[in-house]
Amino acid sequence: MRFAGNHILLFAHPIPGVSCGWADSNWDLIFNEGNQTLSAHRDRIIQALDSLRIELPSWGFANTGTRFGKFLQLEAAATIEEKFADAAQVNALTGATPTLALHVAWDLPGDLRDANKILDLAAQTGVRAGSINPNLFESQSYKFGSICNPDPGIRRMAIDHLLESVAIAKALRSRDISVWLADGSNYPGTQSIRRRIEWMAEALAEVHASLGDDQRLLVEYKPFEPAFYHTDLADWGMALLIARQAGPKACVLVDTGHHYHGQNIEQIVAWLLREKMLGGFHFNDRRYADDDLTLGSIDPYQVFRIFHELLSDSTSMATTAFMIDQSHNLKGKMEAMVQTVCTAQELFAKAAVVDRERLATLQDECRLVEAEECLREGFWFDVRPVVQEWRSSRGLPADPLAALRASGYVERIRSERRERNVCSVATYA
Ligand SMILES: [Mn+2]
Repeated sequence: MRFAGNHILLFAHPIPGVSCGWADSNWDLIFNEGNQTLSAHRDRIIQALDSLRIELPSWGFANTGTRFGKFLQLEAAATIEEKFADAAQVNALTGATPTLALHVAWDLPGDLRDANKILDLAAQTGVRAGSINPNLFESQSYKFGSICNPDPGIRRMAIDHLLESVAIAKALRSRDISVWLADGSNYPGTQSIRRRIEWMAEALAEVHASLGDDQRLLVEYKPFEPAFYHTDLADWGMALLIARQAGPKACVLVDTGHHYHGQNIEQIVAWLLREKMLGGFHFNDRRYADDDLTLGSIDPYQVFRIFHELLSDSTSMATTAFMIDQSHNLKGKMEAMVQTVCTAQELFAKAAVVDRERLATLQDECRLVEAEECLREGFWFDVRPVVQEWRSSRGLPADPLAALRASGYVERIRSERRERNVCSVATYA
């Protein structure tokens, strides 16, 4: 007999002195089994939380907006120093975010010349440089594409930027270079889909050849936007094939918001794990398209199912990078970032609760409802008390959001940054 959660246990034990027709030993048996189950849940959760490290995006602390309006936040970070400071604050509150993803164009405008400054900031804040994100979408030259552009000169410019990004990553001792292409076309017949594949393959092979021994090229896909007819790297199949062709250090990056409605993302994850091609995630949620909403805010069960697939593969944690890719236009950026990390931890902890050994038996015996309930037990288990216990035991605030509010950090940066932000013009990031 199994219990769905600790709440049921409160009622499972008899009220002293009240006879219910059962021998006390029966109740003790149930109670002890329930305790063992809870203890196993707790152990799995603690272990899972110790293993989960999440990368913050530098652009998530900056003023960003929609295509229609940009609502400035007075506390937003504008400089790389401020982005590192904000990331360090999130790390101090959550203990789970030791790295900061950097965007070459926005964070290292001097390219390689800025690397030393980043290393100094890392030493000062205790937050290391994480994945390096090239920018292949903002230059006017990229109107018709970057590495898929029909103009060989523009392709060269894009490849050189990617090579520079690899060099920056080497200087910063960053393992991953994350490539997302905005390349595509808006109308049938206006571009050769086939020739653009070849140009993309050539470019990524050249970039792959420049990678250091421990470096990886993460290839991110997206079905549409900014291109509305065809996107050169539109789905996981294309990303998998092009990464394979680039070389053994290339793998696929799954941005949870970059899928069509109804796609089974955990199945994609299962396939990529099988093929040893899952490089990492960009966490966010979506309701309509690439909405950049908080992870799990719309469909937490899907995130749970993705984590369940990950935890079903014993090697996945060593090779999967967990990164947040969210730009909040309305929510306070610091609060949103802390909330996202906590959400990821809770959903990951829920997935860790699943008794995978028992689930495998139930699946083999086609005991469908029991198998489904075994999975759902994790999802419905209230992990928050154990997550809080884990935080306290690691010297972290039990409630990071409350601690952020109590710290006065946001008020302080708002007053320090107010004057500059009030007269600034926000770019995308
Ligand atoms: Mn992304």
